[in-house]
Amino acid sequence: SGKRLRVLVDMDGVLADFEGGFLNKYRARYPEEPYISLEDRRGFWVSAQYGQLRSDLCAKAISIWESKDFFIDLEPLPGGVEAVKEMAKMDDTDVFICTSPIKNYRHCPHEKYAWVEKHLGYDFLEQVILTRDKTLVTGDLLIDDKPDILGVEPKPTWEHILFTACHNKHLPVSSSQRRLLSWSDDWRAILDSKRQ
Ligand code: BVP
Repeated sequence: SGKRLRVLVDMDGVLADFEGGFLNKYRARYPEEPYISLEDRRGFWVSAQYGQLRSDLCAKAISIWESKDFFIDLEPLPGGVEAVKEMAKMDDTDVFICTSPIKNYRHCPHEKYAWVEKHLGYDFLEQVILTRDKTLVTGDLLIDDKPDILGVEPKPTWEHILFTACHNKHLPVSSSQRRLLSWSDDWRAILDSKRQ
């Protein structure tokens, strides 16, 4: 019985299927254009890889997640919503959803809150943190699919657990970095390892 455990959980690529939602809507909107299968995805930035494929495809990719209903329509990734609900019920555990909105704010911030209400319930809106700099948020764990989480704070308080995604699964994990392969992986053991 020490202090409470604070877990920060990313949204896109961890709870919500950003990559699958992107590819489906991109192919529907641009059926004649080339695309990158999830198997061939490399690098966190979808826009960068599409720009490498053909320079004009960068803007076409961006047009997808800047469109109305992109973020609200994202499907939950398997087991994520259930895991977060279970975590939130655990003794001495605080769970926050920590997510970076895109800078085009027309739809994204609104739809991120709406997604949390739809899948986790109204009361879970209390747990939402929208920030472009996750290093400023204190916590024990940050479960996130982005390999490099940087910001103005050089020594964030959290341990970053790399959540496996199509774009990061081939990356060698640095010796110090732990992974969560999916929500079927042992996330409870990772939480327990941080308890006092
Ligand atoms: O809001 C998401 C989508 C956006 O960046 C945010 C990542 O948030 P976190 O998962 O780090 O919380 N996004 C933007 C681009 C390109 C912009 Br230009 C991209 O390629 N991929 C991506 O996820």
